[in-house]
Amino acid sequence: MQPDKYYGNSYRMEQTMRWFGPNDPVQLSHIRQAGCTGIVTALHHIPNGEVWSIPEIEKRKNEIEAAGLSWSVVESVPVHEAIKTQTGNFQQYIENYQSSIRNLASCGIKNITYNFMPVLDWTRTDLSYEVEDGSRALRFEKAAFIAFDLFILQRKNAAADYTSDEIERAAQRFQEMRAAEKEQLQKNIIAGLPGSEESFTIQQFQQALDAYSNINAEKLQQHLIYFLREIIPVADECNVVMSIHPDDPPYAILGLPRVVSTAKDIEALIQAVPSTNNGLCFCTGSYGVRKDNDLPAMIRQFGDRIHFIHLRSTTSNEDGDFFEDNHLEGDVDMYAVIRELVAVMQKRNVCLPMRPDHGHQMLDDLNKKTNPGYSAIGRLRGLAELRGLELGIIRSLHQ
Ligand code: DNO
Repeated sequence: MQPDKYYGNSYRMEQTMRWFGPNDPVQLSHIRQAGCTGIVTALHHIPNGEVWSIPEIEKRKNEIEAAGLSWSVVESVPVHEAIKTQTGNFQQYIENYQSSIRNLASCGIKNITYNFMPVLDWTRTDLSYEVEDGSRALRFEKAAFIAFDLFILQRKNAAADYTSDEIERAAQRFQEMRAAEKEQLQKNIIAGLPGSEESFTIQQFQQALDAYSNINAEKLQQHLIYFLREIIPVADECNVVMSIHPDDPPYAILGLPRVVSTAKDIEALIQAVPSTNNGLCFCTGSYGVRKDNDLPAMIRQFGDRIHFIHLRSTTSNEDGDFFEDNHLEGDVDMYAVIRELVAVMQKRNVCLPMRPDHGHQMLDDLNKKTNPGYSAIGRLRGLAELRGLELGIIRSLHQ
């Protein structure tokens, strides 16, 4: 291949977007027009825990390829709750998971993302937070979240998890909420955000939390390591990379332990299962919410096992609230992040798949039904900015 006139032989991020399948209001052709070559998707119609069969995988793969795209990453093959709690049929669910890895590999799909967050996947309190320019973003507001925990869910001993100041603010916030807002808040937290695969009523939710009453962070980490010891050898055998997504937000919530939030958490997983197929989905929006996570340093430290990248930025305040900012604004130093990722790719001789993670609801999308965070135009804006930044960095390396 001829080196590019401006960018040399550099490895660049593979541009992808998430697609929720045939029911997604964003079509494959839209994603292609945004400049993507890859699709990130899952077989969302298959219940958690069941094996993904080869015909089902092939069907989805063909649909994507017919649109001139390729299925770059699976996000996610969900991990059944029984595996996280090590109860019931969990060994069977692990075997099913191994079969899904083998089946995906035999169809040539070799990058699988998953998470190990108990009960809830990503969590937000407000899915339509108006930012200054009139576009709408996703937001996590601590006082509203604590109000849900204390006064809607009424979780036993919840108050012990918060300071008196936090409780007071939550009480005040709750008092000011109208019935519709309370209902919306509950729905946002427990009805399942796009891709989370689980949805609960308040009773089911309490039961799901109860399953963790004897599971602390240490135990959950042991369960994750057990799972890794069972699945990574299968990934090794089929040449599959497994990319664990961090906790979002990256700390314990609702009394549930969380074990994939910091560099230290990752170190423990690597120490237990060193294969580089035991890898990371490096999500800057999730890790970036913690001030003690130094993102460029984490990329340097874990560069050999980052297999998938989510690029997003948040802005936090001193109360611990955060909203999803424009991709090049907010608390994440996106220039420094991409510079490190470019270095990782040149070192490893790979093009890592990246998706602009979320985006604001804006322009025409404000009047359309969109999946929260996954509208076309907001993600297109994010992608356009991110690829421009990446090309600027690469070009400057070839001056
Ligand atoms: C949210 C997503 C997460 C992610 C899973 C990975 O937008 O980043 O739902 O897909 O946690 O398993």
